[in-house]
Amino acid sequence: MSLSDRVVSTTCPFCGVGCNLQLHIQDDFIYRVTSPFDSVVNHGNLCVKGRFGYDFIYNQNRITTPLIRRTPQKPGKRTQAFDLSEWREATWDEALDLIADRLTEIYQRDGSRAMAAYCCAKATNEDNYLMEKLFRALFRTNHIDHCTRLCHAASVVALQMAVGSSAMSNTAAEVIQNDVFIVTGSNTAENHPIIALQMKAAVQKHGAKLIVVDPRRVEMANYATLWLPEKPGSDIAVFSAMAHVILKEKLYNQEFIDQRTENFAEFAASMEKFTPEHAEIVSGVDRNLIIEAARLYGNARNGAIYWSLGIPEHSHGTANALALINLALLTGNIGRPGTGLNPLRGQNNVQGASDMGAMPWHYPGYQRVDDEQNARKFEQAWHIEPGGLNRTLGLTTTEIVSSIGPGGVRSLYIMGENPMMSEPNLNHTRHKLEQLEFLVAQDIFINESGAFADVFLPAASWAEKDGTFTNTDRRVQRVRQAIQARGQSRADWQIVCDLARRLETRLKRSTSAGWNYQNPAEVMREIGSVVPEYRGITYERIENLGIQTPTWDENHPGTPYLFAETFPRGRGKFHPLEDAGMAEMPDEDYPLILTTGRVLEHWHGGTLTRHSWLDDLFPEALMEIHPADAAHLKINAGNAVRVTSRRGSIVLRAIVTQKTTPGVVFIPFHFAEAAANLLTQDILDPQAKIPEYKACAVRVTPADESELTNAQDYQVRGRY
Ligand SMILES: Nc1nc2c(c(=O)[nH]1)N[C@H]1C(S)=C(S)[C@@H](COP(=O)(O)OP(=O)(O)OC[C@H]3O[C@@H](n4cnc5c(=O)[nH]c(N)nc54)[C@H](O)[C@@H]3O)O[C@H]1N2
Ligand SMILES: Nc1nc2c(c(=O)[nH]1)N[C@H]1C(S)=C(S)[C@@H](COP(=O)(O)OP(=O)(O)OC[C@H]3O[C@@H](n4cnc5c(=O)[nH]c(N)nc54)[C@H](O)[C@@H]3O)O[C@H]1N2
Ligand code: SF4
Ligand SMILES: [Mo]
Repeated sequence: MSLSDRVVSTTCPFCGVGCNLQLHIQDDFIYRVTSPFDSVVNHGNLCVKGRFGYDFIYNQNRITTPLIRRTPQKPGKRTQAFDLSEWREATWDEALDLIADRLTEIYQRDGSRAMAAYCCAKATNEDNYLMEKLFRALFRTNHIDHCTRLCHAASVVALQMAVGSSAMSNTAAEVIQNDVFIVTGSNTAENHPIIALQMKAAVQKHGAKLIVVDPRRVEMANYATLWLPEKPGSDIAVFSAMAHVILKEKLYNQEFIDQRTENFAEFAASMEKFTPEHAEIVSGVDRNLIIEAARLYGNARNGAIYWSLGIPEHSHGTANALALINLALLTGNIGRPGTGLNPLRGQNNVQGASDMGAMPWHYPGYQRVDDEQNARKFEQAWHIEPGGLNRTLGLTTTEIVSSIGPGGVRSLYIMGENPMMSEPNLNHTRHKLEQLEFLVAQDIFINESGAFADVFLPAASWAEKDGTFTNTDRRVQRVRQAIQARGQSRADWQIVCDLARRLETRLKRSTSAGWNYQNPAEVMREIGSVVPEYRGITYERIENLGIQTPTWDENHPGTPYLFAETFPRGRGKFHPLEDAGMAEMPDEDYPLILTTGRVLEHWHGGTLTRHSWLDDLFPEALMEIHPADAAHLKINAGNAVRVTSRRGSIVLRAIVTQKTTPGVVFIPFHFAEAAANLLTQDILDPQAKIPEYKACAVRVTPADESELTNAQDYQVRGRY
């Protein structure tokens, strides 16, 4: 590549908004990031991560050579190695041969149930497609999943049940067409900041009315006509009480219900019990606020619902999401521009990784693995003998962790995830990872999970490879190689193909057309041949502008909003609901509710952002506590506190703020030295298998400064 001044157009590697980035480069060094004013997704706006967060690629802790652990690791005795002296450098051939040998040995001894892989919502569609293909085609396992499980899994399951599709129904920019919209369980201003800008414009420039339902006074509440400060876990009661009022006051859309839905009578009967009085007792929200919210949404001409993790990350996450879907079906606020159901997807490419079948129950394109016809179709496409593919649903991320041990999962291949920060109940996760027989980590840094690995493979970052990401509103956009891959790091898709070729030889399989793709564009052509929604996506077509899936053929213009004529399952299905709350209620020993989440400057386990100057902006874990609780516990702003749940204990500083509500504390899960997931519980939603990250019972007690791990200079920041 030439080393002169260049500008390369690509897509942001952080969140699902999918902002366009222009990387300004001199001498193979990115020195600035901008975005053009006419970029369709973000109109030239970027948040602090997109504009400044790219510098992790130059961080000195980055690993750019394949590494092998010096001391062989044994199941039950596996340890973490962060120190490079515990690893030795290897060539790609040596590292990949070792992986191929060990995985083959385990597979030939214990079969497909022993094999598992985590795909990566930060990597490209092409990377993920090939990774799930490798595990399905060569190891005949469906134990393939990724962080979508820990994220919107319950939204996906509920939308599949009710309408038969799981993506956002609208383009994010359509929010300005709403006269009323609900934002719930979403700290949009921090986590989807550019969509938040559009929401703010909808309110301030276009006169839309916003209803925020959230236990915290998140920034969007400042723009809201109504803020309903509910207790965590009480969404079924609140949203069903809104449905109750809409039914009682006949604000529903009879024509839409008759023409486009089913199961109305059963649903309506089940809403009888959800009176506003009942919801007030369960949620702590004034019943009049609930009635007002119901009238506002019930009378909307063009209403939409936007939600994020406050809804799905519960032991009753699927029912929560169904409560929202019921409201949209009841009022006919779906299927027209601006109206719809919008789970704001999180990672830059979680929509894409899901579309690519990086999931245990589906081939690419949400085609069930237990359906004979689908299995045959993929056997043909991938050159596999009839009956060769596994027809049994695979295990999900959290189930993969739980099943590690003799008779269960024995080897795990992690491409770009960090379960040792992101899974719930980390003491349990640690215990399980220790039992693995063989672990591969393919990442940019040795994170808390990679530190357990036998072999580490250095992946190229998003700025060093070609490919595509699919953003939250289903837009497939180009990712372009802007600089040379650092050191020996290689693009994930190249690593996967190289490994697949070695495995084919060892397993004496010839499953596919050779695993010899020239470039990601060729991989995308194959994706289009097996995923109908991507049939019309080619690199030529998305050279300048992304296209929104479904894109049924090469002439199809893409789909800005869904369900205009019909739902993929035919009629939209109402679901009757029963009340359900937190699985672990506060009591005398653990009197406060902990809810966990994010801050603007950081990303999940912090692997990227804590290796960036973003860490200087927010260098330390902070627990939000309401002034009333702080006074009661004699805690001042900046004091060290110990937070204890039935599963673990951490020490961090408190920030006293009305951003949270009495009885609720909030801790971001970005900081390893005070890892929030040591406290959370691994109870799962029965349908979607998503853990209850958003509510568990804790005790907060004053702690000594000396108990802080990694204590740093601290000042109470003004942002709150
Ligand atoms: N800066 C930054 N941005 C990110 C990410 C990041 O790590 N950092 N991650 C990305 C990813 S993968 C995702 S999935 C998204 C997540 O985006 P969000 O879901 O906005 O992220 P959280 O911080 O988890 O916020 C959850 C929201 O739910 C509220 N909440 C808590 N309990 C409940 C409840 O019981 N009911 C309701 N209705 N609300 C509740 C919280 O107060 C908070 O406002 O963000 C994406 N964007
Ligand atoms: N308590 C609590 N826990 C949660 C949540 C919560 O709200 N509360 N939210 C959950 C949610 S929504 C999510 S999405 C998960 C996220 O959980 P994870 O996906 O485990 O978290 P990340 O930190 O995003 O991990 C991404 C890893 O990929 C690496 N990486 C980045 N780019 C590439 C690439 O191109 N190739 C490769 N090979 N690697 C790459 C990064 O260095 C990093 O190590 O966390 C979940 N955990
Ligand atoms: S809003 Fe999301 S996609 Fe846009 S710059 Fe920020 S992190 Fe990147
Ligand atoms: Mo997520």
